[in-house]
Amino acid sequence: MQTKKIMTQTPLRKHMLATLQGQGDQNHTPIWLMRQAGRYLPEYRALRAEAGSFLALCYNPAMAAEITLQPLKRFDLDAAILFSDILVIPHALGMGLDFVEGEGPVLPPLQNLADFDRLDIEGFEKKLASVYETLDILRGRLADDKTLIGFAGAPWTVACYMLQGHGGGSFEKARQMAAADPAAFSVFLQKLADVTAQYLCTQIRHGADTVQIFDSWAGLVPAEYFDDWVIAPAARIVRTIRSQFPDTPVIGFPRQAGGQYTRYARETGVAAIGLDQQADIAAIPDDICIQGNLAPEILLAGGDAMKQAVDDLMQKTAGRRFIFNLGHGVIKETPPEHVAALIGHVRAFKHTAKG
Ligand code: 1CP
Repeated sequence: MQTKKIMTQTPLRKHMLATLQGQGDQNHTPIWLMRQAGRYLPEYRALRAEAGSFLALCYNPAMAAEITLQPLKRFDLDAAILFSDILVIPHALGMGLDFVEGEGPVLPPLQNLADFDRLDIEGFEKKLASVYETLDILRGRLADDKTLIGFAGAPWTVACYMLQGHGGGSFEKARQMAAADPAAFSVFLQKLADVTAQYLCTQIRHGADTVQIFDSWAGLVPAEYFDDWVIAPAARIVRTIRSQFPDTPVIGFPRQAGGQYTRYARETGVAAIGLDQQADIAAIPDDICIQGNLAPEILLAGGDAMKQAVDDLMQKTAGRRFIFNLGHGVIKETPPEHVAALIGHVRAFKHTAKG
C-alpha cells in the first residue's frame, strides 16, 4: 500500500519555472512577492541587527541564505529570491557604497560618463564571490519544488544611482547627464549591460532557475529614449543569457513602462514581464506571461478588501500565464499575517465556470 501511494504521487515540480517555460499547471498559480524577505519580518530585523549593516548582510553567504529562506519558512511561496541588492554591481566595480539608516543607498557619483572605463571591470566578479556562494548554499537547502530567482538591476536603473549618488528623489542629475549626451549614455548602458549579463550568467551557473531584471525607474525615461535606454540594454542582456543558457527564462520588470510594456516584452525577448500596480492587464496580449500587479497598499491593508482585489486579479488573468506578485515591493509596515492571508486566498481561489 505504502509503495503504491508513493508511486502514484506526482513528481515535485517547480511551478513558477514551469509557468515561465509555458508548461504551467492551470490549477496552481505560482506566487512570490518582491521584497518578500526584509524589514516587515521580525526575524529579518534580528539578523540585520546581528550583522551590523545591510551590506555586511548581503556579503555574508550564511546569513544571506538564511534571510532568503525566512519567508519560505513562514509562507507557502513558490519561489525564493536571492537576498542581495541591485547596487552590489557598482560596489563590485569599485564604487563606494553605504546604506544610511533611514536614507537608503549613498555612493560617490561618477562625474562623467567616460569614468565608466576607470571602474574595475576585470575584478568585479571576484568581489561578488560571496553572492555566488549564497546561491550555492541555497541550491542545497531549497526544496525541489521551489524556484530560485537571481536578479540584477537594469542598466538604466543602476546608472541612475551611479550618476546621482543616491535615491530618494527623481535622479535629476543622472537624467541631465543622460539627456546631454544620449549617444555616449547609450554606450555607458551597453557596457553596464555586458557586466550585468555576465553577473546573471554566473548566478545561473550557481543555481538560479530564472533571473529578474529590475528596471525600477523605467518610468522616468523620456519616450524618445525608451528604446535605447530600457529596451536595448535588456535585449542585450537577454541575448547573452540565451546564448549560454537557452532554457533559463528571464523576467523583465520595466516598472511604470505604461503603454510600452508590450513592446518591451516583444523586443527584449524576456519570458515574462513584471507589471506595476498601474499597468492595465487587458492591454497586454494574452500570449505574454505576466507577473505582479497587486498594489502593495492592498496587502498592507489586508482584510476583505484584499480578498476582493485578489479575486479580481485572478479573474482578470484567468486562462493566461500569470505569476501572482505585487506591483512593487512589500511595504515595511505590512503585518506578516496579511502575507499569510494573501497566499491562503490565492491558493483557495477557484475559477468560477463561465457560460
Ligand atoms: O535593512 C535595510 O535597511 C535595507 C533595506 C533593503 C533591502 C531589504 C535594501 C536597501 N535592499 C534590500 C533587498 C533587496 N533589494 C532585494 C532582495 C530580495 C527581495 O526580497 O526582494 C531586491 C530584489 C532589491 C532590489 C533593489 N534595490 C531595487 C529594485 C527593486 C525596487 O524595490 O524597486 C532597488 C531600486 C534597490 C535600491 C535600494 N536598496 C535598498 C533601498 C532602500 C533601495 C531603494 C532606494 C531608493 O528608493 O532609491
